[in-house]
Amino acid sequence: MAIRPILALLIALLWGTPVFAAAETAIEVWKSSTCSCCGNWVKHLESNGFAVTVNAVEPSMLAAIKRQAGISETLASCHTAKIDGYVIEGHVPASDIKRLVAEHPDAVGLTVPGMPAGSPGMEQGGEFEPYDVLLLKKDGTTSVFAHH
Ligand SMILES: [Cu+2]
Repeated sequence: MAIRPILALLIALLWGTPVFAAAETAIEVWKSSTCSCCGNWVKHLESNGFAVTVNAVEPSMLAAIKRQAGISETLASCHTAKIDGYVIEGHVPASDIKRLVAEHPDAVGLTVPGMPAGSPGMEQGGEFEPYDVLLLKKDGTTSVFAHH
């Protein structure tokens, strides 16, 4: 009689096993060592199944990484990450990163410019500032990937 719930649990565990973890959830993050909202975003990724490698770097180094990644000042935020050949700038929700990797568009990556209150890692009580996740294309233009 208790077989069904056990089976369901087993299936859930199997699905949860990181069989596909290697490429699709390995994400590398660059941030300054003193950035606490960056750290909170890393926690958000980890609790959503990402394997995060964090590099704490000097601000000048971080600026160089953004420049090299094609992130202009108007598109920039506090931290920069790379996953599966894409650049992830700022407080992009884990669900949008998963969608990006799954849909695999021909693009540079995603950015949430600035640091909108209420985005993952930017929780400030109940404050919520609506924001767009932008898809940065290879020609430097952007389009709205998701609205939150
Ligand atoms: Cu931040």
